[in-house]
Amino acid sequence: MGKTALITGVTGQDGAYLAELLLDKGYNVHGIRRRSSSFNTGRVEHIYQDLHEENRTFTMHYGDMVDATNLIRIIKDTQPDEIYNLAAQSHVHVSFETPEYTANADALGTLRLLEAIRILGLEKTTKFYQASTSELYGDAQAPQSEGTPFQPRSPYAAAKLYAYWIVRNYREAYGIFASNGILFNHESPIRGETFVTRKITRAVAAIKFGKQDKLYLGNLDAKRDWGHARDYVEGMWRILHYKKPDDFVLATGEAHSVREFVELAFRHINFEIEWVGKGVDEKGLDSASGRCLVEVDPRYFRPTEVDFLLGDCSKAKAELGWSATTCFEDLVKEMVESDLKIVCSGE
Ligand code: NDP
Ligand code: GDR
Repeated sequence: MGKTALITGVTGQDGAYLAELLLDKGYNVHGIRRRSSSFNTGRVEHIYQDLHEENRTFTMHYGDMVDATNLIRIIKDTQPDEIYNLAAQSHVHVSFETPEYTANADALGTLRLLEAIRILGLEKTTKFYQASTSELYGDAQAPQSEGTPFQPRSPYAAAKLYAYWIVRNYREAYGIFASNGILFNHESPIRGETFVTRKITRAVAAIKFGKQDKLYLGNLDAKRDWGHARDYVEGMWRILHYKKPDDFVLATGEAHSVREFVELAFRHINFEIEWVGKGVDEKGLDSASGRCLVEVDPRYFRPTEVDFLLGDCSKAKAELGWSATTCFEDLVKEMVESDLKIVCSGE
């Protein structure tokens, strides 16, 4: 009999990649999905198994990180060997609009899962992975590693900081195998449409097919360490299979600006971007025709910004044998090509 894993946030980008990885490894995978008035399981459609199927290895359960009773019941029913806590209100900008909800789902939601483990007496049998984030570092000096002091700069980061520490506390206090993966930005063709990378690649595809005029963005100077989600879910699994519970940074060790991402993405459809103007008046023009393709809209600026994230994942490399395999150029290319296909097929 394979192991049993429970993934919260299974309908998200990472949840979908992780579910696929664990199924390939022979796991019996359970995922928590939220009730929604519209379809929210598109990312796991390809691995969906009908409830009537015998020997089902993938099952979804309705649940929510703000409902402790339901989390306890799902864990009791599924008795997971491993819990991957990926569910979160994960959008940094939106967390300024919904700070209390973000704290409830991201911070207290993590506590609810850990308490469920205790209430059910699973401290010695269930391992716990927490989706911690490079946003914890905020303004901290780059490159950032496990020893870098945290300086959170958003309600999202502050909520994730609580989650990070409560995981460490439950590990020390109750002996739970509970680990934090401090993951730097990771993207893919199924990245949420409002994160900057996917927003750019979708716009590039829509502009190519004449369905969109231009792209409005916020801070073009922000730098991120962008990797591919496929690599990072493999890292999550390795973290839970390390000899002891511990905390690990996963990153590529290379940072690029939003501006560079834009330039590279447009280059795939043969537009060479030329930047003119400064600050809120900056524009990206097609150098051949002078057509304006990118404009800055201050609405996308954050009340407090994180300017520069660059990870040092030496520990993961040495202890887990993990490193990112997809380079920045290939990531941008894969995302643009996928969005071109989507726009072209009219999906
Ligand atoms: P997504 O936003 O794509 O997915 C988030 C998932 O959480 C979705 O399945 C969403 O459901 C679910 N969710 C949100 N709120 C609740 C709730 N109250 N109860 C139950 N489920 C909920 O995020 P990613 O896949 O990109 O990220 C996974 C995790 O890793 C998140 O915790 C994120 O904060 C963290 N992280 C992500 C990084 C990245 O670069 N991608 C980097 C570092 C950390 P629905 O589909 O219904 O919205
Ligand atoms: P981030 O990702 O905040 O790093 O959080 P996002 O893609 O939203 O922003 C990256 C940078 O791009 C700048 N930016 C814009 N961002 C968005 N969303 N929309 C814009 O129009 C825009 N213009 C410029 C932002 O200001 C920022 O500097 C992601 C999430 O997945 C988190 O859950 C995760 O924890 C971190 O990555 C690591």
